[in-house]
Amino acid sequence: MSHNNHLHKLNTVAVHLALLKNGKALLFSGSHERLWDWTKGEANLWDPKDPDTPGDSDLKRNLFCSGHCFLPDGRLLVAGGQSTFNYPHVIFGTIIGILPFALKILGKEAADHDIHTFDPDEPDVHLQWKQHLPGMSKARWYPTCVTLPDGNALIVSGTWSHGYHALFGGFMNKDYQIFDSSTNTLSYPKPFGFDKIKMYPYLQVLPGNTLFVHSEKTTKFWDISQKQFLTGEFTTITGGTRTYPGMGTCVMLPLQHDAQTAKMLLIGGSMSMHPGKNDDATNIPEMLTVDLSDPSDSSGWQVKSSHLRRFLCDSVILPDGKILVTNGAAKGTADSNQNEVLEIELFDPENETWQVIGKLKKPRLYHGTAILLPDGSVLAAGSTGHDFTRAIFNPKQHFEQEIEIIDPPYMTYTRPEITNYASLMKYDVTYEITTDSNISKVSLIRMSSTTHNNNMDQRCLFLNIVENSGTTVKIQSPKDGSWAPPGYYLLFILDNNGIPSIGKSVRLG
Ligand SMILES: [Cu+2]
Repeated sequence: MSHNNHLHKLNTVAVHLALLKNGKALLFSGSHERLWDWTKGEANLWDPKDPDTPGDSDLKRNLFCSGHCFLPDGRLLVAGGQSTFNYPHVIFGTIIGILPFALKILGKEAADHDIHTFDPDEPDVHLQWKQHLPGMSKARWYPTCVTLPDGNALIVSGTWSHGYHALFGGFMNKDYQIFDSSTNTLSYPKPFGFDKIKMYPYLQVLPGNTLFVHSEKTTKFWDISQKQFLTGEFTTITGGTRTYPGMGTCVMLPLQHDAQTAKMLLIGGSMSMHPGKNDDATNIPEMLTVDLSDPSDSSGWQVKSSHLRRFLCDSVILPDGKILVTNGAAKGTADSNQNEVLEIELFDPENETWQVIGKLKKPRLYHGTAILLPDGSVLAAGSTGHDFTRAIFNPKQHFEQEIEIIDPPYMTYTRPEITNYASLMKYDVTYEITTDSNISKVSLIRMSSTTHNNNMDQRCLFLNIVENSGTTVKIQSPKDGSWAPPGYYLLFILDNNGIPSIGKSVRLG
């Protein structure tokens, strides 16, 4: 049981959370005292080796409610940010196009069309965050990003008119743009082709070069090389929304090296398509087994055994392939949620069962986050409480600045150790790993970034063991970028009891 969660006090609300290649966590949001102020942002670096010292990071823009993913060199790409505040005259000004122009002149421009990168290699704290101009052609608030097999980043969705996102179809940005990671420039916007897309859809690159796209209750597949959707779509059985503002979480279960299928799992969400304060969250997960040779020929969503009723929850793939689920509430909608869920659950993909392994010390409601750390523990953070409109009048009481470390059950066992490995890996090459114990499995987990219960990087592969002689194993690296997009990963070994090592940083591709 993980009953010994540790708390650490920082001075940033981790609405956005990422594990950097140097092993530190990057946290960012708007100002924790004035989170709604579209001109003020803040960021923090947290070092697990020095857990009680808040770090420093100089973020001047308010990147609250942006989307992000990692580039091949370990920089974090951040698209969008806070939109202008929700007053009717502000919204009207935005719609007729005067306001952005006026704000630009006044130096009060919103960040919702911005493109930033955070560079962990940059020693000068004032230069780590970099804004890339010109920004996106049309603003995006609540967009999703994903690293493509070639290492460039696809940016989709988000609304271009903050306050009216619940009206008139939400003013969705229906174009995609691609950020080129070597030239730091954006492609021209082109129609993405998903007319019903809403905010913060789930995106996942699948082996074979297609993209899984899920919004509300609808799933479609996008051909990455043709840049168009395959025919056909899938609808969840339970029918309520799985994305904002009734979002649960979506995870691709760990891929086997020779997989013919990929299993996408939706956990949590709302029973309603348009959730309100009193609508129940769901307790029914659904799984889509994707036929990788022809995703449009997949058999459709299937109901799986139930978990605790929850939404606003996060999923974290553990080094042993199990899925840890934490955070959230049992009722309501994003900005007006009720009945916190403190229980931490574990899903075992092998027998498809759920188990409660512990409880959070702090509720993690809307704007909560969770990611895997290199030592195999889970960092849970963030939260703006039950009701954002109430929280802005007393931010200190509602905006959670303490972060929490969850220890999965394996943390109490003696861990196997990686003694030698390749820290640079190309695709489809054999590498040797030496260890102090006999090995049963080798997993590779992408260092990830998450916000709004949408981890835009997370994926795990079990690598092919081509030779195993006790403490030396030969493994085959992932076949290509569609199996594992280029970037930084954590390499883990599992001993014969399934206990994982501490993760080692590997640059792939
Ligand atoms: Cu938000």
